[in-house]
Amino acid sequence: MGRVNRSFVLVIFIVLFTEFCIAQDQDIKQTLENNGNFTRFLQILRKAQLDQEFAGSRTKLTLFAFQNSAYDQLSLERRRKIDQLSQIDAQTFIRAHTMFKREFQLDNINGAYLEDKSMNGRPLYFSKKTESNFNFQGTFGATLYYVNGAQINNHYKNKYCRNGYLHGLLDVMHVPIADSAYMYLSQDNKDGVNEPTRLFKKLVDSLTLSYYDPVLAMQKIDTTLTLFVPSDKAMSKIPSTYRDRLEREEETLYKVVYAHIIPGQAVFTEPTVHNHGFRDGYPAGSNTKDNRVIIRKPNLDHVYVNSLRVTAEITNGNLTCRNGVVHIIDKLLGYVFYSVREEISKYARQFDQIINRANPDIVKGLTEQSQTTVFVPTDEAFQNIANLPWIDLNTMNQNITNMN
Ligand SMILES: *[C@@H]1O[C@H](CO)[C@@H](O)[C@H](O)[C@H]1NC(C)=O
Ligand SMILES: *[C@@H]1O[C@H](CO)[C@@H](O)[C@H](O)[C@H]1NC(C)=O
Ligand SMILES: CC(=O)N[C@H]1CO[C@H](CO)[C@@H](O)[C@@H]1O
Repeated sequence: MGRVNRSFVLVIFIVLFTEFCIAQDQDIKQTLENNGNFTRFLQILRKAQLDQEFAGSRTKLTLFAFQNSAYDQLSLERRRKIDQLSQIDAQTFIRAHTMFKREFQLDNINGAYLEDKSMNGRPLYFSKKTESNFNFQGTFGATLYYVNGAQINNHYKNKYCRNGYLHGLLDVMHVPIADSAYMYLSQDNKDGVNEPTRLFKKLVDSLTLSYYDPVLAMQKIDTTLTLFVPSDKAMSKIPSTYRDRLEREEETLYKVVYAHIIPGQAVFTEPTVHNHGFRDGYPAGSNTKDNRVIIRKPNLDHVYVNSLRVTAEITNGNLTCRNGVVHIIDKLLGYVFYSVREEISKYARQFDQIINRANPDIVKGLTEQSQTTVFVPTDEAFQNIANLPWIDLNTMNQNITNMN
């Protein structure tokens, strides 16, 4: 019996050893081909015709390759963009995913954040997040790694190949543009994301020399920032009179633009935990309170950002550029342009009608810019109380009149 057991162990050992040798014997391209989960990425690799760099073992490389499942999650527009890459663009794509003459393992990321460069000089921003909850698999405190906001597959990382290391990606990362965040503003299509942001650029450009430093921060390519950018669609929701007014009020505009900037770091949506706050770009002063830019993730599907009293949704995030990352949002941060009264009439018509019947002084108070905070019952709330027999909405206005 002992003998059988021993030969069994030996056989297992030989099998494992052989597997190990085979794995080592393959270069990165062969490893991708034999796995089967990387056919979409391989199409780009073949189109790029970078066989010099990618076959054989002479040059050591580290490659980040997205898996087919990541491609399948993309919008039609982004898939089409990937399918139609020219050879030159395919080369740019592959090189942006490659560290040249480098053997990079994820253990090299010591802190929570690390900046590095790909072989064509595009940034690679690494972040690390430790899960603090049990999930369905029961794993506790698993460490997750991200590159340019794309999650690295924990079950397919640090793959040792003859010519370097391979890491599988669960998301397709945006190829960083070679230009600054500022230059990104005037590109209508941002890596397969059709989101013109020219109105925000126009706003930013109206800052004159003495208020120019947020614009310089967007332009400088040797520092890093996170920039939230309202889309043209978001900006055109603001009546043009309010936009024009903001362009003229430089002091306010300066604060508003800085409310859109997290300096010194590329903050991506997935590695950031719910309610994490960052100082905005506005210079710290003795008598000013720091404004915090807070990332909110109340559920799995939506990511929000709150800054200077406004909360916006990130509609297209993680667009990487030479000096950081750009997130497209659906509102201008930091500019409360509607009076309280206008907000009420938009969101709670029933309450609005009651105010219409109220004392003119109250109406005036709500309409003029002031520190008024009103807790507005929504139409739904009114619906609920309207069904209660002892509530008469028509007489409620008398009590509102007595409110002050
Ligand atoms: C693809 O990935 C899954 C896990 O993500 C793995 O179980 C499977 O074996 C992989 N496919 C191939 C062909 O290696
Ligand atoms: C980037 O940001 C968006 C938010 O718009 C999010 O849905 C997406 O999953 C993020 N990740 C990547 C890798 O793009
Ligand atoms: C209609 C209504 O609810 N009226 C109330 C308004 O408030 C006074 C007290 O200030 C009550 O006595 C009324 O019943």
